[in-house]
This record gives sequence, structure tokens and C-alpha cells, in this order.
Amino acid sequence: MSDAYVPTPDDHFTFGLWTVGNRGRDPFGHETRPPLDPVDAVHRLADLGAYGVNFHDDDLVPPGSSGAEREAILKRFRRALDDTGMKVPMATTNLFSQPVFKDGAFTANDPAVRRHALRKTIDAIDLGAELGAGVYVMWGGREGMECDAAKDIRLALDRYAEAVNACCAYVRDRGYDLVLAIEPKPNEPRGDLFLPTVGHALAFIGELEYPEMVGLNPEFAHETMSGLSFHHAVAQTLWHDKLFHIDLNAQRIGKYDQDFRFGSEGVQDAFYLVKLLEDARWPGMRHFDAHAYRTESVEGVWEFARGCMRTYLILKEKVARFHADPEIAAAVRDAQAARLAEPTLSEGATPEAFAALRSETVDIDGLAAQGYGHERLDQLVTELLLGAR
Ligand code: GLT
Ligand code: MN
Ligand code: MN
Repeated sequence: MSDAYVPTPDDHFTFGLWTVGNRGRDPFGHETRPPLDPVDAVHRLADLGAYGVNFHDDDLVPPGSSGAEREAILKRFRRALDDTGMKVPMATTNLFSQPVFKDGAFTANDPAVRRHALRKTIDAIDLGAELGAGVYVMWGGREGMECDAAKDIRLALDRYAEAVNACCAYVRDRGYDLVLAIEPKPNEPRGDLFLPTVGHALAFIGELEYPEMVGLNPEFAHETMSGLSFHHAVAQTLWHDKLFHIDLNAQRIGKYDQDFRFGSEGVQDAFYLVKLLEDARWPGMRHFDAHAYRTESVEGVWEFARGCMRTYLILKEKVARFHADPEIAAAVRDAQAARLAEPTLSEGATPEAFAALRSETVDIDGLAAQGYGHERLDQLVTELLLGAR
């Protein structure tokens, strides 16, 4: 396609090896696509204009590989990165696929499982650091419960915090230039997961030993599964200076974790998210944690990857049009949007300020009667997104 929506590495688009490598397996059906060689993934994504790839330890080096096999895999992979200029900005650990983690990894009741999880994690941190990753993602896919009688949730959180603290201590000890990003999710694969939302995770970080080293990796699908606004969740994460990474995809409220192509559901939500990231000039990676529909053949996977990036760029252009549109600007003024920047107590929360509040005459009926013009503004945005302006 030759138009303005062709991505380049400057756009900072990344994909996980597990995303384009997703083989279409679901809880009811087998794989519909062949395995994808990570080296081919690097080349295809580079051709499409991506900036880099991310991976779990097991995506790159299959569990059980010997030292020599590991070295051979890394050598080939590094050559693909060198040949294409692709980067590895993020790395993570698979602490959810193997049966040993069925009762959790960092929050498993059996300390031997927890020690194995930590060992696997520090190895993956080494691997990530070796390939230049600046962010290490922690998605606790098995940290959760169905049978609440079998686990004390407060103790589970103690062990979760202990593991994150230990990872921070390890990174410091090694002198790696790496931060940790926790990825919340409400459920799936566990009945209930710990740290289910952005809000839970932000509060958890405040209790850690090195809170400055730990931020978030919010995912579009995960907040949306709970019926929460992803745009608001990311805005609050930015407000706390904790947006270390982001997982972009699409999701309908109330369904299983769909991980659809970015923008394929909830276009307006996707627009406000892109607007937020672009207006904030957020410098991080636009990572797509999504996969092609199970119906797709190998070629469909690359259509999927191209589509994620194109939709982001199209929405970014819509953001520029939003800012340049005089009617939208007038409607934003009618909504008094800029006035929210005015402090409520410009003189500070002093005794004089409270006295002034009490002495003010407020035209409550006048304030209550004013309209904010949201219907018009929202319609203008809708028309912008539908291509009618
Ligand atoms: C898994 C999960 C994602 C996480 C990945 C990182 S693994 O695909 O569904 O949301 O971001 O561990
Ligand atoms: Mn997901
Ligand atoms: Mn994710």
C-alpha cells in the first residue's frame, strides 16, 4: 500500500515473538499455523517498518536447550538483529506455560516452585540485558486463584513483593540499565489474578523496596475486560510517572482476553489512547501484544502486523486533525476544557482561602443551568473518526 501510513523505525513499533508467532491455538482447538522461526519474524517485521521485537525466554531459547544450543540460537538471532537494525527493547519470562507453575510462580505455595521461578527470571533478565533490553515486563499469568481456601492472599502479596524486590536487587547488583514493568490483568488463565488492574498494581508498587525501579505495562485488552477505560488507566499511569511500557491490542468488554489487532474493536477508545500518548510525547515503545485471528494463514499474520501499525498511524493523523480543526477547538472551549488547569484554590489551602470560600456568593442555579456542549463535541469527534470531516 503506498500512502502516508507506512511505518518506519522512528514510530517505535514493536511486536512480541509470541504475537506474530501465535499459532492460533485456543482452549477448544489446535494450532492452525506452522511455527515461525524468530529469525524470520525479525526480517519480516523489519521489512514492514517495525523498530524491534520482544520475547519471553522460552520464545527464543526453547526450554531444555543445552548451553551449546542456546549459544547457536543467540548467534543466529543476533545476526538477524544486526542485519536488519532491529532492537530488543523489552524482555520477559514465561512463568505460565509449564505445569510446574500451575499453583503460581512467585506466589506458589511451595517455596521450591518460587525459587525455580526466580531462577528462571534472573536468567531471563540476563538474556534481556545481553540483547540490550531496557524494560523487563512482569505478567503474572499464573499468580492467582480459583480455590481461595488454599491460599492466603495477603501472604501471596508478601511473596509477590519479595520476588519483585529480589529482581530489583539483582538488576542493581549486576548494574543493568533496566526497569521493571508490572502488567495487570483481571483473570485468565486463573479464575482471579493478583494485581488485577492498573490501580491495584500502582498501589502495590508503593509498598516495594525500590519503587523507582518499578512501573507498569498496561494492556488495552486487560483493563477493557474489566469494563474499565484503558485510556483513563494509562492517563493515571502517566500521572504517576509509571508508564514504562504499553501493550496495544483490541478487546470487547466482558469477553475473554481477545488480543485482537489494534483498533479492530473500540476505535474511539483507541483514538483517545493514541491522542494521550502523542499529546504527552511519551517516548516509549508502541508494543503490539496481539495476534492474528485463528482463521489466518501465514500471510494473514503479516496483514495483521501491518494493520496494527497502520491503524496507529491513521489515528495519529486524526489526532493532528483534531488539534487543527477550528470547530472542534471551539467545542473544546465550550466544554471549558482548558479551565481544568486552573487550581481550585489559587491562593493555596490556607485559613484565608477557606474564609474566602465561605464569603463567596455562588450562583448555584446559574452554574447548574450551563451546558457543556458535549453532544456536539462528541459528534464532531465521531465524524472525524468516520472520515466525514
Ligand atoms: C501473554 C499475555 C500477555 C503478556 C505477555 C508477556 S505473555 O501473551 O497474554 O498479555 O503481555 O508475558
Ligand atoms: Mn492480553
Ligand atoms: Mn500483554
